[in-house]
Amino acid sequence: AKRKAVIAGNWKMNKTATEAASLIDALVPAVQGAGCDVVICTPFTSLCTAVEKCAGTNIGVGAENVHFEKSGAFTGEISADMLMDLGVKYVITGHSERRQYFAETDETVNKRTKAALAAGLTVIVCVGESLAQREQGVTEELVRMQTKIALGGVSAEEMARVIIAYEPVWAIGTGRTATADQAQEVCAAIRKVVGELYGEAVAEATTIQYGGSMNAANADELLSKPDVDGGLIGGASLKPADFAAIVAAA
Ligand code: 3PY
Repeated sequence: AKRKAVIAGNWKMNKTATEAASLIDALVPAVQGAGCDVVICTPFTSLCTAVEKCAGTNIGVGAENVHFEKSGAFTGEISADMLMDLGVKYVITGHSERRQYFAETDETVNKRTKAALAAGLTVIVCVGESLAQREQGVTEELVRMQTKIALGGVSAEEMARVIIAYEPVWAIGTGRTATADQAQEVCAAIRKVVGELYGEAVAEATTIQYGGSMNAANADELLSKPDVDGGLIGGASLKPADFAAIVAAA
């Protein structure tokens, strides 16, 4: 791929801050000198530890969600400014688990994405179809629509801080992986829609990741595809040797 690859771990709801500290101690030497950008997205409670531990390393730190309001009476929520102030650089929006279990919609993904970009974060926007949708043959239309809505109101300049992750829902946390050709097909479709919205130059510069049970064994083949510019890694991101192997493949 022409773009610098980004390998991002999505820790999900795993690791206490104490456990995160030991995991990062193992990750830092394992990914040192990587040829791609390396990011770990941790639970909110581990972000302070992660920022401290990753300072001066090649690992960037991200959150797994962010609220779209700047501040106020939103008990339990975290704003983009709060993340920025900690030294967090990335945030995931629209992960399918949030869409499935926490009533996330295309509209709220768009609001979160815009708020995070306005605050200065780099956003990993997740899109992807369910198994039923794939079987109905609407994958491309659906992913195009998710991408367009998520990026509504995002400027071409801000696109420099947008990463899009294609995560087929049927491949998330299931051990099922899209084939490299399936991943390529949809990542290319996403690049096409970015091109329609922002022009060829922005489309060519945008990092598009594949996510969904990417692991040490299948990373090479997935990452060899021209439109797959990295990965959003679930379970394997909690295993230093596996995560390092994926980073090395990128
Ligand atoms: C997975 O690989 O399961 C993911 O959801 C990555 O975000």
